[in-house]
Amino acid sequence: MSAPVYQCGRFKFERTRPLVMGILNVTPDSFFDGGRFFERERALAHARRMWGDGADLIDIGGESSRPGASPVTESEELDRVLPLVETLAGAGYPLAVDTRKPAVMRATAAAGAAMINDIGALSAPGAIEACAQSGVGVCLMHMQREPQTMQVAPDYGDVVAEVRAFLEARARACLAAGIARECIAIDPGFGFGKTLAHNLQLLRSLGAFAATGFPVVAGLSRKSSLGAITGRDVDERMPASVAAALAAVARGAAIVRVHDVRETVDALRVWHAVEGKGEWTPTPLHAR
Ligand code: 9MG
Repeated sequence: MSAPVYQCGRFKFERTRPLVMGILNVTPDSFFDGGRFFERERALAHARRMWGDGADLIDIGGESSRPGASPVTESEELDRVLPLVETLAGAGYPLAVDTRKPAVMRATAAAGAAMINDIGALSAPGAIEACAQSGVGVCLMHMQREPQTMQVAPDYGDVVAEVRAFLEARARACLAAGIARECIAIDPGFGFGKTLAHNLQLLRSLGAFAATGFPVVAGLSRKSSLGAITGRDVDERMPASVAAALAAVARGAAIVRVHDVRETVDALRVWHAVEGKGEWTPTPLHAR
């Protein structure tokens, strides 16, 4: 029997090992790397470094989603991300674009982006259609309320059941609009309208999300929950982030979204070998 796949445009990822998605924020105000890669040449150099370190995908974002961040216009977001997508996709790299705007989805997919990562789970009018028409992979993430207000008293009856039901409903909407099942990934949205207790409960229960059959994306890298557990500032949360990525993969995450690609890939390769899971296959890019 062949392995299940996650299809992202022209890239087919066989789900025989966890995938590592490196984060590239081209924003002046993201919570960890805000401003660091705002300038184009630095951003390109960082992307290439992450590929050298073993990233399978790079997630490029032009609008910060940290609590209280200011929204950006469509043209400002396009100005930040499109030239990078054109250069990197043109060189054959599998790219995700972190956006909520259908016009940005369409333009970046046309420029060769392989995946759309939407913290709003394609809820904007026209977002699902933009992705269905372009054949990209999608990541549907759960968020309670909006970035400006999401951390004001997050509230759930049963966080696992509610987040999972939401993601299943969004996946059904995508399927009904013609997005192929193998193009859909889901993400519980750690830190997006969740307390530390909610995040831990979701992490312990990732198996319930993996049981849907959709690849599960986990994004815990450098987040404030890790600061709350360790007492470390954001700049000192690399070891905690690697531990969180391992914990997520051990519970069924298929893709981890991380800042520290080299350290995460090394840790996952060791885990993969210890578990006897076979060869660590090269990424589609490295196989070219
Ligand atoms: C853009 N972004 C920030 N955090 C994220 C997370 O946890 N998951 C996904 N899919 N995207 C995120």
